[in-house]
Amino acid sequence: MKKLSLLVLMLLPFLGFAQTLSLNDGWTFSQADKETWYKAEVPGSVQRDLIRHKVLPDPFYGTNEKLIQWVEDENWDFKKSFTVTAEQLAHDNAVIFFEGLDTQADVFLNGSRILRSENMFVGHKVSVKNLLKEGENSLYIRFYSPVQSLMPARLTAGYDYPAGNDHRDEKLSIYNRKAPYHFGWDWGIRIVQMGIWKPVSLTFYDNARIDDFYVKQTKVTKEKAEIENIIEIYSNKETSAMLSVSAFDGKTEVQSQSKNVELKKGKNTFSVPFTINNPKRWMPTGWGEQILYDFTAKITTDNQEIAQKSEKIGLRSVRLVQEADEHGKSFYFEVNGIPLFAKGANYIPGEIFTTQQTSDYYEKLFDNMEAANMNFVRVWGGGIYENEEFYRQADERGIVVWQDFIFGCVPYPSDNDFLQNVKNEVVYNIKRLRNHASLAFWCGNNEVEEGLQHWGWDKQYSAEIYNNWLKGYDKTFRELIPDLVNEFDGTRSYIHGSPYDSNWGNPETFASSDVHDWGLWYGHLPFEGMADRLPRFASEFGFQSFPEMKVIRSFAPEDQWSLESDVMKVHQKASTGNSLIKKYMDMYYHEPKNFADFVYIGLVMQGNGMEESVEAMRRGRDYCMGALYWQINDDWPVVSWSSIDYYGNWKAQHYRMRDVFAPLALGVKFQDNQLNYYTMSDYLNDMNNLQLTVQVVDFNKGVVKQLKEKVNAKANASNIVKTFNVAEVVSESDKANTMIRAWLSDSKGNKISTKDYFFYWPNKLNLPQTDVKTSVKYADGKYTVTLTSARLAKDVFVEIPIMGAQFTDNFIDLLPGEKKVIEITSPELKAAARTPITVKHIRETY
Ligand code: NHV
Repeated sequence: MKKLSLLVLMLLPFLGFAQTLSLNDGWTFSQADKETWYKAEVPGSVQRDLIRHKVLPDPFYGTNEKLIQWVEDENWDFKKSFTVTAEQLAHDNAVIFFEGLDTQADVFLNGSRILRSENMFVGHKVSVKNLLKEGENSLYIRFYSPVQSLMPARLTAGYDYPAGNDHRDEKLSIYNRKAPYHFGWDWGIRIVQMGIWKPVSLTFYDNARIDDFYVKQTKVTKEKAEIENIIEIYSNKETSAMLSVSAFDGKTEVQSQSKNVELKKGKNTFSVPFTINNPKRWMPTGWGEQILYDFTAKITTDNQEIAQKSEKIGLRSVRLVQEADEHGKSFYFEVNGIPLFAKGANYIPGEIFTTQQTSDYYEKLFDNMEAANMNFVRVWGGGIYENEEFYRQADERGIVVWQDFIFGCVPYPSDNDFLQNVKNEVVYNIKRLRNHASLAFWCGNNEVEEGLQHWGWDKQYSAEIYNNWLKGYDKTFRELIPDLVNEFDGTRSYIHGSPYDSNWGNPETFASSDVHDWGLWYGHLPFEGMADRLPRFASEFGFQSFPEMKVIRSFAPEDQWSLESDVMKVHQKASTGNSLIKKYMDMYYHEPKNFADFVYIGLVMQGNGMEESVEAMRRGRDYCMGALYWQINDDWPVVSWSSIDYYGNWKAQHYRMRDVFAPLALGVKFQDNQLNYYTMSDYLNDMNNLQLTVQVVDFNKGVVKQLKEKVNAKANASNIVKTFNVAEVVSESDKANTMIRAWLSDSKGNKISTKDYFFYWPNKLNLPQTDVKTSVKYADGKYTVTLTSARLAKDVFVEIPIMGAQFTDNFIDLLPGEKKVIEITSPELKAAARTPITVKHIRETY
């Protein structure tokens, strides 16, 4: 937390001789009118603090979620005093900056109301010089219950909106401009928080301040970057000034422009265009470097610098290409003129306690994306516009960001007040985020139109209500927001919603837009069915699993380890989740012996099944140009579609995504008793003279045949490089006890990508009984595990009871006689402790 506020302070504009004080410390809070004051941690929330003070129990444990719900119905007061000196008061002006208040609140300073907050996503700057006094000053904030304060809206509407993810009978989330997921989701605990969720600061300054500096990239090519620098200045008085903008590449100034301007009192906006020749362009990861220039805007009066603001800028062009083609219409992203196959995931907020996300959290999140070879992430519309640190990480790592506006899965009001509130939010967040090179694209919402068209609301509600929603949709997502994107961004593509034209129930709509293909999972389609209905761009598709047993143990005592126990039901928010997992498991696996085996098989099934789906999409480029699975992370310990659980443990799926998203990956498609091997490459150069080795492996005897081929991997493409006739190497009857291992290696023999192929899912395989032998080398921070097995051991899972421990690999197939070394790292691992490691494989579960 400290780190985050420090960082934010550092990011505050440097203002001449200005002085900025943090107002994060020293707050106390109480239920309104109760007068029991607790220390508050700011940024934070009431619920988070009440848990810290043990007024509320740990909401993640057992069924405690239910015990903490009362808090949302109450109002809560925050107060703080702070000292101002005569010297500080001598400055021309003082401005308080609340970066985020959650949500309905009145803010008072020394007896005057300085602010009314109605929107969690908007920051507020208030000039307060005339209200401050020398000595002690006092701030007081009343937060109103986000449910009770909006109850009148619901009462006068006369009906409840179809907000299925809002886990309370009265659906009030839609009236709030507040993170939808606070109200619950189909993977989400409900904690409708209140509080000061972002930092607060007070700045004293003279003359003028720079409020905003937009480095608008109007055109970027290899030859030149045309830039319009737009600077917004708030001046305390009328004065002449010199405004200058410069761009640095490391220590070298590559461009600068100055102009004389007349500042008027209040807000001023100026443009200082310039061109940078031969720009070093920012590239997505895998394509080159993430070069960030330092841009600085300065104001000088009477030869004295009075304000400056700096931005880190990656110069690049990025656009969504939607062009008619022989199939329908393309949907892909082009960065610096090159088509990008998007490999990544949907991201939900990483914590239910939104403010708990420190810079360490984001660093780890992006480490995990990078480790899984992703180049793309979607910030999904049911969460929040992410913190600065998220986009900074994305810029530095070359992860391209798809940003939804924060609306999801339900129609919203569209009265003038509501739209004005939305407008403030949209403008604020476009301005906050538009300088980020990684930010590629804006999307109006998640599945609002999909809901309107396909979720039966037209039958559940009167024509009047339904038609109003349709009109409201157009006003909000087809008029208001795109107009604002155009005005305040002016460089990025926008679609009014995702999906905007297709529906997973009607695959004939797949040929011309992005698709949330829930045919897998909700549509009960087998994993292998996804290859027959490729979308142009999969912006969502996914499959649930339970988190591994060490996570379940953290919230459920042993007598609750069953699907229908009270505790497990609280931790499974998808009404059809368990039955779907069971249904798929019946299709593919023998019935597991017990709950722990069910959890383990579920993880493996999700991992292998999702790999199969993703690989089909990647093989299927250039028709299909993106695979963003649902979802990378969790915001509490829960059963969900995530590939990494709340405590940072990789599920099997995350390892498999790493393999299939490798910059150059080997793929295989079985058809007409032939195995077609593909190279799937994101490299911008052809890779020639690679070796493809294919082994036919008997589950008991080991390698029975080996073939070698020279192959070339074409740049930024997926191609068949070799086809094998299976009949020549495996008889029909042997398919149940044979697998094919294949790998690509370079001229030095280094393995680039390995692909295991089984002819059937495990319930049709003759998996042998076998013992996996382990030997462990113990060191502080690192255990090295060597695994061997006399016969095939499928999906070997190495477990260690330490949360977040990292494994170089896991859920692996161990071939007869093969030796596999896995390193486990965690600062909590001690050599002397010899923490027990357990190993499980599929044959042991039935
Ligand atoms: O259910 C998983 C995820 C959600 O968490 C999230 O809102 O946008 N999911 C499923 C769908 N979209 C999303 C698809 N929605 C439906 C499926 C089947 C019937 C109705 C809706 C995400």
